[in-house]
Amino acid sequence: MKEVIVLVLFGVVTAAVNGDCGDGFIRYHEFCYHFSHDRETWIDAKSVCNTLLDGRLAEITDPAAYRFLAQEIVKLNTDFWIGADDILLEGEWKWVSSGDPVLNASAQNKIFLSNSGGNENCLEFHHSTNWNDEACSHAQRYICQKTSEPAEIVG
Ligand SMILES: [Ca+2]
Ligand SMILES: [Ca+2]
Repeated sequence: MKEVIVLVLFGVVTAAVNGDCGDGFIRYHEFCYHFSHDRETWIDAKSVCNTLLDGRLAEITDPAAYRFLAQEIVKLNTDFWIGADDILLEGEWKWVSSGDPVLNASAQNKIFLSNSGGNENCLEFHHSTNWNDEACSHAQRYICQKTSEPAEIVG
């Protein structure tokens, strides 16, 4: 009588592939973007991007990246927090991590900074694809960004 021994080996499943963005992110060139489903205040959104997703609120300075994200925004048809504010000094809009001034990312990109009610200090990517200042306490969806893992580490 023959005995058949079947060995089932459970290997370690490696979720992360070099150059991949991971679950829930879409890739554009060297950046990975996550469009949240949950709604948070701007501060909480920033915190989620930093701690849970190991990234930051999206900082958009490249015209091609702007156009890519704008296409997604049009599909999703809602507003998203991005990573700029004028909390420290009214009218002085800066990207959070770089400290660079917020400029039009592309020729199509209009920025509306009304400071309505004297209380709009956080930047949103409006569903019109323009950018708009909004009250930071408003809870809405947000875009996180991180740099994709390099496919090969050189050096
Ligand atoms: Ca303001
Ligand atoms: Ca506004």
